[in-house]
Amino acid sequence: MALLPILRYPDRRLHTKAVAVAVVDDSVRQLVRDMAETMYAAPGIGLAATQVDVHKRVIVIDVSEDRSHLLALINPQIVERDGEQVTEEGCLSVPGVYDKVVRAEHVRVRALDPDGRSLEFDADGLLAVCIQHEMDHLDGIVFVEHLSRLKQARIRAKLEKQARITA
Ligand code: K1U
Ligand code: ZN
Repeated sequence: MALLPILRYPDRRLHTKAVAVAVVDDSVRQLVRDMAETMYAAPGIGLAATQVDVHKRVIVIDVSEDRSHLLALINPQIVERDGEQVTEEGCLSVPGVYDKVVRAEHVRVRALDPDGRSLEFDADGLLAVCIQHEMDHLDGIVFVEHLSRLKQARIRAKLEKQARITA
């Protein structure tokens, strides 16, 4: 297994739209294992392949308290959504920034699992938020893009300054 470097906002590669996985093979299963290790080590509750500069439609999530319920979704699709919730979000690609985002309260998700089997399930609360956040990454959208232009400019300036200091 390997810990993968996580891209940091405002890296333009975070705006790449990921392509669907054609075949769920051993290379995809290895990517899932590496992403899970990277997410747990960060630590985070989710990670999209985009964040580790792999532009395939793969996400991993674990919102359980004991970090024992890994969910790996390949080619995830939201087939139903309803309601609204406002949750404070963070992002491993935007360290130190947290802000409220409006998302659907409930989503029904269709995806493949790492064995290539079809899954369909309902998600609410934090799991629903995390799925929507990670699926945004696959479409090249970072959560700060749901905030005002002014907030985005401030966040960009803050992270560019941090990057200069640590370079
Ligand atoms: O996509 C990512 O960068 C991961 C992100 C997921 C997320 C968090 C909050 C709302 C929506 C999506 C994170 O995991 S940020 C870190 C975090 O929230 C956390 C870390 C450790 C324990 C609990 C939460
Ligand atoms: Zn994120």
